[in-house]
Amino acid sequence: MKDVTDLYQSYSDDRLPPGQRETDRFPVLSKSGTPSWNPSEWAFEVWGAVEEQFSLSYDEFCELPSETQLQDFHCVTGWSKFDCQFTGVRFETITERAEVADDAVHVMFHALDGYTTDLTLEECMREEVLFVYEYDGEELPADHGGPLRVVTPHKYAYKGAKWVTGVEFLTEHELGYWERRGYSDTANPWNEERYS
Ligand SMILES: Nc1nc2c(c(=O)[nH]1)N[C@H]1C(S)=C(S)[C@@H](COP(=O)(O)O)O[C@H]1N2
Ligand SMILES: [Mo]
Repeated sequence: MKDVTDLYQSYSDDRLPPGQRETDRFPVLSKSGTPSWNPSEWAFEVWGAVEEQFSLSYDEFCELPSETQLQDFHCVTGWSKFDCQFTGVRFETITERAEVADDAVHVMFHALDGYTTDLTLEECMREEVLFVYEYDGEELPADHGGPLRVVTPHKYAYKGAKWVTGVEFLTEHELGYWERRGYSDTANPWNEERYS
């Protein structure tokens, strides 16, 4: 398993970001409850500034090369959970298949509950950005974003869409759900970038 819990070292001497409290629990935070999904209709879609737009079923998604990482998780409301074991597919794997256009600069993630969040393409290419379908060796619980969610351990966790079904490559920056409502677009926990 790859341990990426040391990524804080490029931002700070402290693993726990300022103003955060460590918790052993894994709280659930959702804007509007847990959406249901139909495994026979569920599809993961990739579109926008790409040469090859494509769509995968859940089984097809799980056949992509995967890896397991040990990561920390920081929620902007003030809790952090250390040493989460996440299994999934690296963002970069998706870009290889999509043949991303040269002028793509941002990425919008779309989810079953209508949630969106935007990251720069460069930040998505970091090895820690995963599409996760297993947590601690078990199927990802629905409350935590199952069947598929994104994790972004270098950002506050609102940058990781639960119930993700789509990745849209953008040639211009756009704002996601929380970013339009006053939360930071850059969201670096060690700089305490909570609000915009
Ligand atoms: N689709 C979707 N993704 C989401 C959210 C949401 O409401 N909907 N909440 C975000 C927030 S604010 C946080 S802290 C994490 C919470 O993940 P958890 O419920 O697994 O702890 O998911 C993020 N991703
Ligand atoms: Mo959050």
